[in-house]
Amino acid sequence: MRACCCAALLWSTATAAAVVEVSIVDQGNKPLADAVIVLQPAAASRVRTKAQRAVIEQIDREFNPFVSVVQTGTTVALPNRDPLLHHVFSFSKAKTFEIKLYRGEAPRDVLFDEPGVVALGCNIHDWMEGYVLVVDSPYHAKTGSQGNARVANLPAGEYQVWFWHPHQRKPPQQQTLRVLQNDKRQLTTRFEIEKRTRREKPPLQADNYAG
Ligand SMILES: [Cu+2]
Repeated sequence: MRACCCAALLWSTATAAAVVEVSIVDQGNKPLADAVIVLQPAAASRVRTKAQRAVIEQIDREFNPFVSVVQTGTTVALPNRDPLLHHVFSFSKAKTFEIKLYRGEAPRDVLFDEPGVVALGCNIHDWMEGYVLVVDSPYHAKTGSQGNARVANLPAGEYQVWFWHPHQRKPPQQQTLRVLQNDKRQLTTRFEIEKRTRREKPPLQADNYAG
């Protein structure tokens, strides 16, 4: 079944710095969570910021958050909050790693030093999936349950704007936006992505706690 997603992009700048507010819905016109907007500065190859650290927990046999968007150079902690073992791995080109069976804090953080999509999985629980979108820009945001996201404090300049969702089937549409000092424009745009159904988590069984 073909699915699509539409976004209304509201572009406004009250002062020299701009703000982008985005609303994303799915093919049923329902708000779409876990979609990402990235504004890539056209001028700089990479925007350097100080080292950052993010956390992706394993809770109730799921990755939480389901989607993380981080800037290149971010380290991520992967604590297991469940009373059972997880075995977290990625085969993704942007980051390949494996942390074998553990509970509690992971034995090490993982450095995400290349841009791209990193798909997380668990060797024990096939349905577990999580994603890290690694980007070369500090200007990014992820939609919440209402399908809204906001990027603030954008300096004037030119940006490549693109969107991403882990279940899309088409590459994100991009557009170029130029922001001037004291720019008060409003821009609305629409786009389509495709969405697939997530794998279902089976009921918790007593033997899930084995090991
Ligand atoms: Cu697991």
